[in-house]
Amino acid sequence: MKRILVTGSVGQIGSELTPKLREIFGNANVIAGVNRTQPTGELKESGPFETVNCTDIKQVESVVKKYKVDTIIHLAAILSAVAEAKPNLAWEVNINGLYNVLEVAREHKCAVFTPSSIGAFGLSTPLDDTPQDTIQRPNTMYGVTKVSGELLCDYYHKRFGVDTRGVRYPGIISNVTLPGGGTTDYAVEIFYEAIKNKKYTSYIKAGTFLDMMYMPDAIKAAIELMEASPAKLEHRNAFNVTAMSFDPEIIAAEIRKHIPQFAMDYDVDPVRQAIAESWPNNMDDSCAREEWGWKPDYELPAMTKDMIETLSEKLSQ
Ligand code: AKB
Repeated sequence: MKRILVTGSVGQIGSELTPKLREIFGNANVIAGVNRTQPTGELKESGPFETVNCTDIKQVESVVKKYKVDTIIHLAAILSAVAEAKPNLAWEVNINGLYNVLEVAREHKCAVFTPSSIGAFGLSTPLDDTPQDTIQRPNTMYGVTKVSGELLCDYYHKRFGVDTRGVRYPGIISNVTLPGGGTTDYAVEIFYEAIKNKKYTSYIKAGTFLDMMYMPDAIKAAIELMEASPAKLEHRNAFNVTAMSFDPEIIAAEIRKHIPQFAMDYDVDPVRQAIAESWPNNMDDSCAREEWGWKPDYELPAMTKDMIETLSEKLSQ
């Protein structure tokens, strides 16, 4: 990676991955692609930014040509809950947007990183220790777009030699930018509410386990996979990666170690609950560990401690 375009750079992952890439590869070499939300603060000041709506192939191509981009980190996407509410938009952004990025990458010889998700699985998948290669019959629009994206990236690699790579992210927990419209968002909201109000109403039922990861590990996964030797990569586009698995009761109990008065009750959202129940309880990420040395730094206790310390400071300002 030398000159990198990040689409969705103001989103949950992009707003932290873009500055990290600028730190490693140089500010001028990392172009923040923005669409409706304009960048602010450090993201805006520290390097170039350009309007890149991935559904407009001409816009993607003109930025790639202007900056002689060699790597596209394609993060612009519609998340699971919004995708269920707006399936047309999810198809347009997650499928047609990805297709445009792959076409530009093929034409201009760029490498591409695209995240897939635990959403690429469904109820007929083995939900415990979900294998790398297994049944994928998701019953959500988000899942349909994620499986199709995995296949499309494999196709562009095999057919055209595009250096496509990606991981199946679990729920990402972070303290800079809120996630927008996912099923796993409760695991972020719970920290804000615990610190601000000492209570949280969960829309996910007790006993519903999902894979999760702290943002520093999500960033590490993207960078390490893109820097890995291609000779070692058998899977390329859809590596299972995880760091922890919990249900609402387990994360609430961990938060109570720091905020003893924290109370939680439930008001279950049937749409997001059904999505969560169709996703793995915990994935087997041994292929990522073997093929490119994946290993997370944060498990539940370390992530919880860091989230509470960092957010308490941020929210007190
Ligand atoms: C979502 O909940 O939609 C995302 C994901 C797991 O892909 N966070």
